[in-house]
Amino acid sequence: MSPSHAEAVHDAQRSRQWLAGEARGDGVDRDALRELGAAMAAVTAAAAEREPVAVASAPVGVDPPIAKPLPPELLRPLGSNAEMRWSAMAGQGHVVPTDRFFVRNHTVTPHLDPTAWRLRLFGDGLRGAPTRSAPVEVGLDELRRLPAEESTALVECAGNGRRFFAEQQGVAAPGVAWGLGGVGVARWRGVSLGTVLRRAGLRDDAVDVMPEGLDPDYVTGGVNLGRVRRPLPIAKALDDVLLAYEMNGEPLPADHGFPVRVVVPGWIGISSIKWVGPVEVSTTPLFSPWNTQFYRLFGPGHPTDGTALGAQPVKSAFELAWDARVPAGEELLLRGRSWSGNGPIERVEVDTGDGWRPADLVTADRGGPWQRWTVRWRPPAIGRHTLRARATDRTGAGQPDRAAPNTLAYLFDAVVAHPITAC
Ligand SMILES: Nc1nc2c(c(=O)[nH]1)N[C@H]1C(S)=C(S)[C@@H](COP(=O)(O)O)O[C@H]1N2
Ligand SMILES: [Mo]
Repeated sequence: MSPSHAEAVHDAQRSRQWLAGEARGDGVDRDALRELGAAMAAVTAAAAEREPVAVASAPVGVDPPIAKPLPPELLRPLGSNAEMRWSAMAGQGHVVPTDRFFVRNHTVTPHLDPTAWRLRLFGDGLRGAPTRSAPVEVGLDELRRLPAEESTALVECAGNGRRFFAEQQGVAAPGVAWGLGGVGVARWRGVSLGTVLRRAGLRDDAVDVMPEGLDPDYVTGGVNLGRVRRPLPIAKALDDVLLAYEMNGEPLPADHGFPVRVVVPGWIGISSIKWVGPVEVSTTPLFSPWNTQFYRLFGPGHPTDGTALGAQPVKSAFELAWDARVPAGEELLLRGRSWSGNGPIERVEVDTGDGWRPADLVTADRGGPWQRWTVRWRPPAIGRHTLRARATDRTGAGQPDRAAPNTLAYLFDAVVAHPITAC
Protein backbone atom coordinates (compact mmCIF):
# COMPACT_ATOMS: atom_id res chain seq x y z
CA MET A 1 0.00 0.00 0.00
CA SER A 2 1.53 3.33 -0.97
CA PRO A 3 1.53 6.02 1.73
CA SER A 4 -0.56 8.35 -0.44
CA HIS A 5 -3.62 6.23 0.16
CA ALA A 6 -2.76 4.60 3.43
CA GLU A 7 -5.93 4.81 5.45
CA ALA A 8 -4.50 6.88 8.29
CA VAL A 9 -3.17 9.52 5.91
CA HIS A 10 -6.45 9.71 4.08
CA ASP A 11 -8.50 9.91 7.25
CA ALA A 12 -6.34 12.59 8.85
CA GLN A 13 -6.54 14.75 5.74
CA ARG A 14 -10.29 14.27 5.43
CA SER A 15 -10.76 15.13 9.12
CA ARG A 16 -9.09 18.48 8.60
CA GLN A 17 -11.21 19.18 5.54
CA TRP A 18 -14.33 18.13 7.33
CA LEU A 19 -13.68 20.26 10.39
CA ALA A 20 -12.92 23.18 8.10
CA GLY A 21 -16.33 22.75 6.49
CA GLU A 22 -14.96 21.63 3.14
CA ALA A 23 -16.69 18.28 3.09
CA ARG A 24 -20.14 16.95 3.27
CA GLY A 25 -21.45 14.08 5.33
CA ASP A 26 -25.13 13.28 5.55
CA GLY A 27 -26.03 12.18 9.05
CA VAL A 28 -22.81 13.58 10.48
CA ASP A 29 -22.95 16.39 13.03
CA ARG A 30 -19.80 18.42 12.55
CA ASP A 31 -20.42 20.80 15.47
CA ALA A 32 -21.01 18.01 17.91
CA LEU A 33 -17.74 16.44 16.97
CA ARG A 34 -15.75 19.67 17.00
CA GLU A 35 -17.05 21.06 20.27
CA LEU A 36 -18.09 17.99 22.17
CA GLY A 37 -15.54 15.51 20.97
CA ALA A 38 -14.74 13.98 24.32
CA ALA A 39 -18.36 13.93 25.44
CA MET A 40 -19.37 12.36 22.15
CA ALA A 41 -16.77 9.69 22.46
CA ALA A 42 -18.32 8.76 25.78
CA VAL A 43 -21.82 8.74 24.28
CA THR A 44 -20.60 6.63 21.38
CA ALA A 45 -19.01 4.24 23.81
CA ALA A 46 -22.27 3.97 25.74
CA ALA A 47 -24.18 3.36 22.52
CA ALA A 48 -21.67 0.73 21.47
CA GLU A 49 -22.37 -1.03 24.73
CA ARG A 50 -25.99 -1.40 23.74
CA GLU A 51 -25.17 -3.61 20.75
CA PRO A 52 -27.86 -6.20 20.14
CA VAL A 53 -27.63 -9.07 22.61
CA ALA A 54 -27.52 -12.73 21.72
CA VAL A 55 -30.70 -14.03 20.14
CA ALA A 56 -30.98 -17.32 21.99
CA SER A 57 -34.34 -18.32 20.58
CA ALA A 58 -35.54 -16.15 17.73
CA PRO A 59 -39.32 -15.71 17.58
CA VAL A 60 -41.06 -17.84 14.94
CA GLY A 61 -41.15 -16.12 11.55
CA VAL A 62 -38.24 -13.79 12.34
CA ASP A 63 -34.99 -14.46 10.50
CA PRO A 64 -31.98 -14.90 12.76
CA PRO A 65 -29.30 -12.20 12.30
CA ILE A 66 -26.92 -14.75 10.72
CA ALA A 67 -28.13 -17.16 8.03
CA LYS A 68 -25.47 -19.86 8.15
CA PRO A 69 -25.37 -22.57 10.84
CA LEU A 70 -23.25 -21.69 13.88
CA PRO A 71 -21.81 -25.04 15.03
CA PRO A 72 -20.17 -24.35 18.41
CA GLU A 73 -16.95 -26.07 17.34
CA LEU A 74 -16.55 -23.60 14.44
CA LEU A 75 -18.07 -20.30 15.54
CA ARG A 76 -18.87 -18.44 18.75
CA PRO A 77 -22.02 -16.24 18.54
CA LEU A 78 -21.69 -12.64 19.77
CA GLY A 79 -25.13 -11.07 19.29
CA SER A 80 -25.63 -10.43 15.56
CA ASN A 81 -21.98 -11.42 14.99
CA ALA A 82 -19.99 -14.63 15.29
CA GLU A 83 -16.28 -15.16 15.73
CA MET A 84 -14.20 -17.99 14.33
CA ARG A 85 -12.91 -20.53 16.83
CA TRP A 86 -9.15 -20.69 16.48
CA SER A 87 -9.27 -24.41 17.27
CA ALA A 88 -11.25 -24.79 14.03
CA MET A 89 -8.19 -23.58 12.06
CA ALA A 90 -5.86 -26.30 13.35
CA GLY A 91 -4.18 -27.91 10.35
CA GLN A 92 -6.22 -25.89 7.80
CA GLY A 93 -4.69 -24.41 4.66
CA HIS A 94 -4.01 -20.74 4.02
CA VAL A 95 -7.66 -19.69 3.67
CA VAL A 96 -10.49 -19.95 6.19
CA PRO A 97 -13.23 -22.32 5.00
CA THR A 98 -16.46 -20.37 4.52
CA ASP A 99 -18.36 -22.40 7.14
CA ARG A 100 -16.15 -20.94 9.89
CA PHE A 101 -15.45 -17.45 8.49
CA PHE A 102 -16.39 -14.78 11.08
CA VAL A 103 -19.51 -12.66 10.57
CA ARG A 104 -19.83 -9.01 11.58
CA ASN A 105 -23.37 -7.67 11.09
CA HIS A 106 -24.43 -4.25 12.32
CA THR A 107 -28.04 -5.49 12.03
CA VAL A 108 -29.01 -8.68 10.19
CA THR A 109 -28.08 -10.57 7.05
CA PRO A 110 -30.54 -9.46 4.32
CA HIS A 111 -31.82 -11.91 1.71
CA LEU A 112 -31.56 -10.11 -1.61
CA ASP A 113 -33.01 -11.15 -4.96
CA PRO A 114 -30.05 -11.41 -7.38
CA THR A 115 -32.26 -10.82 -10.43
CA ALA A 116 -33.53 -7.51 -9.02
CA TRP A 117 -30.13 -6.48 -7.66
CA ARG A 118 -28.31 -3.58 -9.32
CA LEU A 119 -25.13 -1.72 -8.50
CA ARG A 120 -26.25 1.93 -8.59
CA LEU A 121 -23.48 4.42 -9.29
CA PHE A 122 -24.20 8.11 -8.91
CA GLY A 123 -22.67 11.47 -8.01
CA ASP A 124 -20.84 14.42 -9.55
CA GLY A 125 -17.66 12.37 -9.81
CA LEU A 126 -19.20 10.61 -12.83
CA ARG A 127 -19.73 12.22 -16.23
CA GLY A 128 -23.25 13.63 -16.52
CA ALA A 129 -23.59 13.60 -12.71
CA PRO A 130 -26.18 10.81 -12.48
CA THR A 131 -28.37 11.15 -9.40
CA ARG A 132 -29.21 8.64 -6.68
CA SER A 133 -32.69 8.20 -8.18
CA ALA A 134 -31.41 7.97 -11.78
CA PRO A 135 -28.06 6.21 -11.38
CA VAL A 136 -25.83 4.25 -13.76
CA GLU A 137 -26.98 0.67 -13.17
CA VAL A 138 -25.00 -2.57 -13.49
CA GLY A 139 -26.75 -5.92 -13.07
CA LEU A 140 -25.18 -9.14 -11.78
CA ASP A 141 -24.95 -10.83 -15.20
CA GLU A 142 -23.29 -7.76 -16.66
CA LEU A 143 -20.81 -7.66 -13.77
CA ARG A 144 -19.98 -11.34 -14.29
CA ARG A 145 -19.24 -10.70 -17.97
CA LEU A 146 -16.56 -8.12 -17.13
CA PRO A 147 -12.93 -9.29 -16.76
CA ALA A 148 -12.70 -11.22 -13.48
CA GLU A 149 -9.92 -10.90 -10.93
CA GLU A 150 -9.04 -13.04 -7.94
CA SER A 151 -7.48 -11.85 -4.69
CA THR A 152 -6.59 -13.77 -1.53
CA ALA A 153 -7.21 -11.10 1.08
CA LEU A 154 -7.62 -10.76 4.82
CA VAL A 155 -10.68 -9.12 6.36
CA GLU A 156 -10.45 -8.23 10.06
CA CYS A 157 -12.74 -6.30 12.34
CA ALA A 158 -11.06 -3.24 13.89
CA GLY A 159 -12.39 -4.47 17.26
CA ASN A 160 -10.78 -7.90 16.97
CA GLY A 161 -9.10 -8.82 20.28
CA ARG A 162 -11.21 -6.26 22.17
CA ARG A 163 -12.02 -8.51 25.11
CA PHE A 164 -8.34 -8.63 26.07
CA PHE A 165 -8.40 -4.90 26.90
CA ALA A 166 -10.66 -5.89 29.81
CA GLU A 167 -9.28 -9.36 30.56
CA GLN A 168 -5.55 -8.63 30.35
CA GLN A 169 -5.39 -4.92 31.04
CA GLY A 170 -8.41 -4.25 33.26
CA VAL A 171 -9.61 -1.44 30.95
CA ALA A 172 -13.32 -1.07 30.11
CA ALA A 173 -13.94 -2.19 26.53
CA PRO A 174 -17.42 -1.40 25.17
CA GLY A 175 -18.69 -3.08 22.02
CA VAL A 176 -18.61 -6.57 20.58
CA ALA A 177 -16.36 -8.69 22.84
CA TRP A 178 -14.23 -10.32 20.15
CA GLY A 179 -11.51 -12.73 21.20
CA LEU A 180 -8.99 -13.16 18.37
CA GLY A 181 -11.50 -14.73 15.95
CA GLY A 182 -12.79 -11.57 14.21
CA VAL A 183 -10.46 -12.18 11.27
CA GLY A 184 -10.27 -14.39 8.19
CA VAL A 185 -8.54 -14.86 4.84
CA ALA A 186 -10.55 -15.91 1.79
CA ARG A 187 -10.12 -16.23 -1.95
CA TRP A 188 -12.32 -13.49 -3.40
CA ARG A 189 -13.26 -13.29 -7.07
CA GLY A 190 -14.99 -10.43 -8.82
CA VAL A 191 -14.41 -7.30 -10.85
CA SER A 192 -12.04 -4.51 -10.00
CA LEU A 193 -13.95 -1.47 -8.70
CA GLY A 194 -11.78 0.68 -10.97
CA THR A 195 -13.03 -1.17 -14.07
CA VAL A 196 -16.64 -0.51 -13.08
CA LEU A 197 -16.01 3.14 -12.16
CA ARG A 198 -14.28 3.83 -15.48
CA ARG A 199 -17.08 2.19 -17.46
CA ALA A 200 -19.57 4.34 -15.56
CA GLY A 201 -17.73 7.50 -16.67
CA LEU A 202 -15.31 8.35 -13.89
CA ARG A 203 -14.15 11.97 -13.97
CA ASP A 204 -10.54 13.00 -13.33
CA ASP A 205 -11.55 15.24 -10.44
CA ALA A 206 -13.40 12.54 -8.46
CA VAL A 207 -11.91 12.27 -4.94
CA ASP A 208 -14.03 9.83 -2.91
CA VAL A 209 -16.15 6.73 -3.50
CA MET A 210 -18.73 5.65 -0.91
CA PRO A 211 -20.26 2.16 -1.22
CA GLU A 212 -23.46 1.63 0.77
CA GLY A 213 -24.93 -1.64 2.07
CA LEU A 214 -28.48 -2.88 1.41
CA ASP A 215 -28.88 -4.29 4.95
CA PRO A 216 -31.32 -2.48 7.29
CA ASP A 217 -30.50 1.00 8.63
CA TYR A 218 -28.23 0.99 11.68
CA VAL A 219 -30.00 2.47 14.71
CA THR A 220 -27.94 3.01 17.84
CA GLY A 221 -28.57 5.05 20.98
CA GLY A 222 -32.02 5.94 19.54
CA VAL A 223 -30.48 7.54 16.43
CA ASN A 224 -30.96 6.17 12.91
CA LEU A 225 -27.58 6.47 11.20
CA GLY A 226 -28.88 5.12 7.90
CA ARG A 227 -27.26 2.44 5.82
CA VAL A 228 -23.83 1.10 6.67
CA ARG A 229 -21.38 3.04 4.45
CA ARG A 230 -17.81 4.30 4.53
CA PRO A 231 -15.90 6.40 1.98
CA LEU A 232 -12.71 5.36 0.18
CA PRO A 233 -10.31 7.76 -1.49
CA ILE A 234 -10.24 7.41 -5.26
CA ALA A 235 -6.57 6.29 -5.28
CA LYS A 236 -7.40 3.24 -3.17
CA ALA A 237 -10.66 2.59 -5.04
CA LEU A 238 -8.67 2.41 -8.31
CA ASP A 239 -5.84 0.34 -6.84
CA ASP A 240 -6.77 -3.12 -5.53
CA VAL A 241 -10.43 -2.92 -4.45
CA LEU A 242 -12.68 -5.71 -5.68
CA LEU A 243 -16.44 -5.97 -6.21
CA ALA A 244 -16.55 -9.64 -5.22
CA TYR A 245 -19.28 -12.10 -6.18
CA GLU A 246 -17.41 -15.29 -5.17
CA MET A 247 -15.75 -16.41 -1.94
CA ASN A 248 -13.55 -19.52 -1.87
CA GLY A 249 -14.80 -20.64 -5.29
CA GLU A 250 -18.55 -20.40 -4.52
CA PRO A 251 -21.09 -17.62 -5.00
CA LEU A 252 -20.81 -15.20 -2.09
CA PRO A 253 -22.89 -16.59 0.81
CA ALA A 254 -25.73 -14.45 2.24
CA ASP A 255 -23.80 -13.59 5.42
CA HIS A 256 -20.75 -12.38 3.54
CA GLY A 257 -22.55 -10.01 1.18
CA PHE A 258 -24.55 -11.89 -1.50
CA PRO A 259 -24.80 -11.01 -4.29
CA VAL A 260 -21.85 -8.55 -4.27
CA ARG A 261 -19.54 -7.06 -1.63
CA VAL A 262 -16.59 -4.71 -1.63
CA VAL A 263 -13.21 -6.19 -0.59
CA VAL A 264 -10.61 -3.60 0.43
CA PRO A 265 -7.31 -5.44 1.05
CA GLY A 266 -5.26 -4.10 3.94
CA TRP A 267 -7.95 -1.79 5.31
CA ILE A 268 -10.07 -2.32 8.45
CA GLY A 269 -13.08 -4.62 7.94
CA ILE A 270 -15.72 -1.89 7.87
CA SER A 271 -14.32 -0.67 4.53
CA SER A 272 -15.35 -3.96 2.92
CA ILE A 273 -19.06 -3.09 2.56
CA LYS A 274 -21.27 -6.16 2.15
CA TRP A 275 -24.51 -6.29 0.09
CA VAL A 276 -23.35 -3.22 -1.79
CA GLY A 277 -26.03 -1.32 -3.72
CA PRO A 278 -25.60 2.44 -4.14
CA VAL A 279 -22.09 3.78 -4.75
CA GLU A 280 -21.58 7.54 -4.59
CA VAL A 281 -18.67 9.00 -6.55
CA SER A 282 -17.90 12.55 -5.50
CA THR A 283 -15.65 15.47 -6.39
CA THR A 284 -15.83 16.61 -2.75
CA PRO A 285 -14.76 14.53 0.27
CA LEU A 286 -17.44 12.29 1.77
CA PHE A 287 -18.11 11.35 5.39
CA SER A 288 -20.25 8.87 7.25
CA PRO A 289 -20.62 7.97 10.94
CA TRP A 290 -18.34 5.01 10.15
CA ASN A 291 -15.32 7.25 9.65
CA THR A 292 -16.17 10.08 12.05
CA GLN A 293 -18.03 8.58 15.02
CA PHE A 294 -17.05 4.92 14.91
CA TYR A 295 -13.73 3.44 13.81
CA ARG A 296 -11.74 6.33 15.28
CA LEU A 297 -9.48 6.39 18.31
CA PHE A 298 -10.87 8.51 21.15
CA GLY A 299 -9.58 8.94 24.70
CA PRO A 300 -6.34 9.83 26.46
CA GLY A 301 -3.62 10.85 24.03
CA HIS A 302 -6.06 11.62 21.22
CA PRO A 303 -7.54 14.97 20.10
CA THR A 304 -11.19 15.51 21.08
CA ASP A 305 -12.33 14.77 17.52
CA GLY A 306 -10.41 11.51 17.61
CA THR A 307 -7.57 10.03 15.62
CA ALA A 308 -7.92 8.27 12.29
CA LEU A 309 -7.91 4.55 12.62
CA GLY A 310 -5.37 3.12 10.21
CA ALA A 311 -4.37 -0.33 9.05
CA GLN A 312 -4.70 -3.22 11.47
CA PRO A 313 -1.74 -3.69 13.84
CA VAL A 314 0.20 -6.95 14.25
CA LYS A 315 -1.55 -9.91 15.89
CA SER A 316 -0.80 -13.58 16.55
CA ALA A 317 -3.00 -16.51 17.53
CA PHE A 318 -2.52 -20.18 18.35
CA GLU A 319 -4.71 -22.67 16.46
CA LEU A 320 -5.88 -23.98 19.81
CA ALA A 321 -9.00 -23.82 21.96
CA TRP A 322 -8.90 -21.38 24.84
CA ASP A 323 -7.85 -23.49 27.85
CA ALA A 324 -7.01 -26.41 25.56
CA ARG A 325 -6.14 -29.71 27.27
CA VAL A 326 -3.10 -31.54 25.94
CA PRO A 327 -1.32 -34.72 27.04
CA ALA A 328 1.58 -34.11 29.44
CA GLY A 329 5.01 -35.53 28.63
CA GLU A 330 4.51 -35.77 24.87
CA GLU A 331 6.12 -33.52 22.30
CA LEU A 332 3.49 -31.37 20.60
CA LEU A 333 3.60 -29.36 17.40
CA LEU A 334 2.00 -26.03 18.29
CA ARG A 335 0.59 -24.14 15.30
CA GLY A 336 -0.52 -20.57 14.86
CA ARG A 337 -0.82 -17.61 12.53
CA SER A 338 0.35 -13.98 12.59
CA TRP A 339 -0.76 -11.05 10.44
CA SER A 340 -0.53 -7.29 10.04
CA GLY A 341 -2.38 -4.65 8.04
CA ASN A 342 0.98 -3.10 7.20
CA GLY A 343 2.33 -5.97 5.11
CA PRO A 344 3.82 -9.43 5.40
CA ILE A 345 5.13 -10.95 8.65
CA GLU A 346 8.91 -11.32 8.84
CA ARG A 347 9.45 -13.02 12.20
CA VAL A 348 7.48 -14.88 14.88
CA GLU A 349 8.58 -15.83 18.40
CA VAL A 350 6.87 -18.08 20.92
CA ASP A 351 7.25 -18.29 24.71
CA THR A 352 6.00 -21.49 26.34
CA GLY A 353 7.23 -20.46 29.79
CA ASP A 354 11.01 -20.43 29.48
CA GLY A 355 11.72 -17.44 27.26
CA TRP A 356 11.20 -16.35 23.66
CA ARG A 357 12.39 -18.56 20.80
CA PRO A 358 11.83 -18.33 17.04
CA ALA A 359 8.92 -20.19 15.44
CA ASP A 360 9.26 -21.92 12.04
CA LEU A 361 7.42 -20.04 9.31
CA VAL A 362 5.42 -21.99 6.71
CA THR A 363 7.24 -21.20 3.47
CA ALA A 364 4.13 -21.29 1.26
CA ASP A 365 2.66 -18.31 3.19
CA ARG A 366 5.67 -15.97 2.85
CA GLY A 367 4.49 -12.57 1.62
CA GLY A 368 0.81 -13.52 1.95
CA PRO A 369 -1.97 -11.87 3.96
CA TRP A 370 -1.13 -13.99 6.99
CA GLN A 371 1.67 -16.30 8.03
CA ARG A 372 1.30 -19.79 9.47
CA TRP A 373 4.02 -20.98 11.87
CA THR A 374 4.85 -23.95 14.09
CA VAL A 375 6.89 -24.60 17.20
CA ARG A 376 7.65 -27.83 19.11
CA TRP A 377 6.83 -28.05 22.80
CA ARG A 378 6.86 -30.78 25.43
CA PRO A 379 4.78 -29.66 28.44
CA PRO A 380 7.26 -29.88 31.33
CA ALA A 381 4.68 -30.86 33.97
CA ILE A 382 1.04 -31.67 34.56
CA GLY A 383 -0.98 -28.50 35.20
CA ARG A 384 -1.63 -25.08 33.73
CA HIS A 385 0.79 -23.34 31.39
CA THR A 386 0.71 -20.10 29.40
CA LEU A 387 1.58 -19.81 25.72
CA ARG A 388 2.57 -16.51 24.12
CA ALA A 389 3.31 -15.59 20.50
CA ARG A 390 4.50 -12.32 19.00
CA ALA A 391 5.32 -11.30 15.45
CA THR A 392 7.14 -8.53 13.61
CA ASP A 393 5.98 -7.28 10.22
CA ARG A 394 7.92 -5.93 7.26
CA THR A 395 7.74 -2.36 8.62
CA GLY A 396 9.40 -3.48 11.86
CA ALA A 397 6.17 -3.16 13.87
CA GLY A 398 5.87 -5.80 16.60
CA GLN A 399 3.54 -6.65 19.47
CA PRO A 400 3.84 -4.87 22.84
CA ASP A 401 3.06 -6.39 26.23
CA ARG A 402 0.28 -3.84 26.66
CA ALA A 403 -1.95 -2.34 23.96
CA ALA A 404 -2.69 1.41 24.02
CA PRO A 405 -6.21 1.79 25.44
CA ASN A 406 -8.81 3.87 23.57
CA THR A 407 -12.45 4.63 24.35
CA LEU A 408 -13.98 2.37 21.68
CA ALA A 409 -11.37 -0.36 22.25
CA TYR A 410 -10.00 -0.80 18.74
CA LEU A 411 -6.62 -2.10 17.55
CA PHE A 412 -5.68 -4.50 20.34
CA ASP A 413 -2.16 -5.58 19.41
CA ALA A 414 -0.59 -6.82 22.66
CA VAL A 415 0.75 -10.34 23.17
CA VAL A 416 -2.16 -12.56 24.32
CA ALA A 417 -1.52 -14.96 27.21
CA HIS A 418 -3.14 -18.21 26.05
CA PRO A 419 -3.91 -20.69 28.87
CA ILE A 420 -3.37 -24.42 28.28
CA THR A 421 -3.56 -27.41 30.62
CA ALA A 422 -1.34 -30.48 30.37
CA CYS A 423 -2.98 -33.54 31.87
N1 LIG B 1 -23.42 -3.56 4.63
C1 LIG B 1 -22.59 -3.91 5.61
N2 LIG B 1 -21.30 -4.12 5.32
C2 LIG B 1 -20.43 -4.48 6.29
C3 LIG B 1 -20.86 -4.61 7.63
C4 LIG B 1 -22.25 -4.43 7.91
O1 LIG B 1 -22.74 -4.59 9.04
N3 LIG B 1 -23.08 -4.08 6.87
N4 LIG B 1 -19.93 -4.90 8.61
C5 LIG B 1 -18.56 -4.50 8.30
C6 LIG B 1 -17.58 -4.93 9.28
S1 LIG B 1 -17.50 -3.99 10.70
C7 LIG B 1 -16.71 -5.96 9.04
S2 LIG B 1 -15.49 -6.33 10.15
C8 LIG B 1 -16.83 -6.79 7.81
C9 LIG B 1 -17.01 -8.25 8.17
O2 LIG B 1 -17.15 -9.06 7.03
P1 LIG B 1 -17.72 -10.56 7.19
O3 LIG B 1 -19.01 -10.50 7.96
O4 LIG B 1 -17.86 -11.09 5.81
O5 LIG B 1 -16.67 -11.32 7.97
O6 LIG B 1 -17.90 -6.40 7.00
C10 LIG B 1 -18.12 -4.99 6.93
N5 LIG B 1 -19.13 -4.71 5.95
MO1 LIG C 1 -15.65 -4.58 11.81
